Amino acid sequence: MNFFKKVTGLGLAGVLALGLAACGSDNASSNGDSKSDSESVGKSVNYKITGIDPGAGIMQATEEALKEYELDDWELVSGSGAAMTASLKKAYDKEKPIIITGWNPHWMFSKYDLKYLEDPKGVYGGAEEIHSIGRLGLKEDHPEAYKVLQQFKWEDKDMGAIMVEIQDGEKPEVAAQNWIDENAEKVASWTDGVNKVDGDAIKLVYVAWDSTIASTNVMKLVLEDLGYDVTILQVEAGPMWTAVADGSADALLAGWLPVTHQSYAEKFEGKFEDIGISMENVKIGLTVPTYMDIDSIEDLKN
Ligand code: PBE
Repeated sequence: MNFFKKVTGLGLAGVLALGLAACGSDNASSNGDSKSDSESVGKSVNYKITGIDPGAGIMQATEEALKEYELDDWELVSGSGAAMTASLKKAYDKEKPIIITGWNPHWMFSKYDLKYLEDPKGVYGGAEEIHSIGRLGLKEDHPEAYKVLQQFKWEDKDMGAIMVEIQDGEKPEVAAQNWIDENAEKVASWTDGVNKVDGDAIKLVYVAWDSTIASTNVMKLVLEDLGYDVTILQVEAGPMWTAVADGSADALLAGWLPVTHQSYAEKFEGKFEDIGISMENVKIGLTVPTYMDIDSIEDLKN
């Protein structure tokens, strides 16, 4: 690893100083496998945080974090969820340092050993919730679909199972159907007391975040089973909220609140209905592989 060449370049005194600074961390060590001084964390990743699509709430939160923690030399690089996980894989396979914008539920936490950096200033909020957000009038126009969205509740491990299957190469709709087949009782609780319809059209908007791909595909199949003609439309985060707020889409399933999508919720206040919470205790934050010897966002400071 380049980074350790730099460390060894410090000479014996430098290495000793680092060793001392690292005392308390049991694997910071002599084998050159670990590191501890924070300035070098920045250098080792070129002061870059690997992000996702610019409209994502976690990108706004990260810009805020750079300000709050006075990480003036740092840059948040935007891309996409897929590009970020590709960069993560590349770094991880070589045990290279990388800092990404992570969230739960996500398959990356089951595929790799990762940890969130502590956020003592609370910029990323605490436990978030995923809300189902509907257009005004949805309840009157499509009461049966509305009721399903209201009763739609599941857990990290449910969504995770679908995400892992998709990541392993399965088509989203197949992975979603497999999960539905294995979780008939849970699905039955969402459709409890809901009447069938005859081909009514429903449009769901979503962003290509792995978690949202999973939930949107499941809901599409559940509503179709009730007789709805469901369209799912992939857009960016801003257009997703806009479409529900202006009524051109019926609902979105990825309303992350109170923090992640706070700016969207505020911008469109009064123009949407918060139908219900589908998942509790979700989380966003800066994420690193556990082999990196840093624990807090404060460790990124010079
Ligand atoms: N996420 C996944 C989104 C919400 C769902 C955490 C990447 C975001 O940051 O807006």
